[in-house]
Amino acid sequence: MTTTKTRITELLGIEYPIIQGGMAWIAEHTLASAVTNAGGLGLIAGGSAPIDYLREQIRLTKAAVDGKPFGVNIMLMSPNAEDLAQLVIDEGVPVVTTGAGNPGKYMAAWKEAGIKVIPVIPSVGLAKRMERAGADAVVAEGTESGGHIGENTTMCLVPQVVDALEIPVIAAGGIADGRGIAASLMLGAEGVQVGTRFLASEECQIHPTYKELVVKAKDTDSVVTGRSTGHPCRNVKTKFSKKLASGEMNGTITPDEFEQITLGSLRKAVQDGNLEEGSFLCGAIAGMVNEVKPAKDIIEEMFAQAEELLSK
Ligand code: TUI
Repeated sequence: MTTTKTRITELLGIEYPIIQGGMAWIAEHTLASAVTNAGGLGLIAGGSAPIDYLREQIRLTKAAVDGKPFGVNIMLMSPNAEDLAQLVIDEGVPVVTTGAGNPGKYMAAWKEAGIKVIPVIPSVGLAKRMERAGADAVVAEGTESGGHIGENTTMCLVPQVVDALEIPVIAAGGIADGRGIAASLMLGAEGVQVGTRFLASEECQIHPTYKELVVKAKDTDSVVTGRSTGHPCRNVKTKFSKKLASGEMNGTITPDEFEQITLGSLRKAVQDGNLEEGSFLCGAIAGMVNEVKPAKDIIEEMFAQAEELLSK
């Protein structure tokens, strides 16, 4: 038995306690099945995609993983959330993670269907509510993460959530190598969620320009936009994201204008690699991601490093 067998590997029936971030517009069947087949938990992102597309993604993933577990991330701010909450039941999806809201109203139906439910939370208060509502585990996501973020850092949030809950905690935000895994376990987490490192995986179907931005990013190359709208999002620093962040700060872009300008900007980044109008979401750890590799190699290298550190 290795030191990285935890309640998360047991709960999910996976080899390594790693789940892939449910990155909207990005996490589809190719990446999800690669992560699952490598011994982690791959996720399909619900994002705001049409239900028929997501049904197909679920079926393609199922066909590729030979009975191994995978999950779907439901972005609760999305207009498709209600329908997707039902689709995961109808399609027998084994694991659901949620983001950007409180999944309380779906919890009973998911539990009834035997789905393992893992809400992503940015605070201790929400973590406690999720445990009371019947969550199997939570992802405590620090502000270092890419995309929609809370305020607290991974280092501060994870141990406080661990202290407050009985159910296992998965750390997220700023984890891209074995040191991040070992540190997360030291903080009391029993698993990690990793997004940005998988952007630079061979199976991740984003535009080559997006991958290049991540691989070339250095430590100071992420920026948070959307603070003025109440939906802060961490992105790769580009001319576009810098202009948005400074416009919000000095008041030359109103929250309404911000919403208009960024409408469709995730798709423009992921599918078109559009540097003028795209939002290239990434975590603050992008500076440490320097090479595109198969997801299997990423996972095996991360855990080999973590095991070595933990055995010292
Ligand atoms: O959800 C994420 N990350 C995301 S979602 C996304 S797509 C998007 N599109 C447009 C605007 C905003 C996002 C890109 N990245 N991570 C999980 C996460 N959940 N981070 C923060 C939260 C969160 C926030 C508030 C979870 C619960 C919550 O609850 C509020 C309440 O209802 O009590």
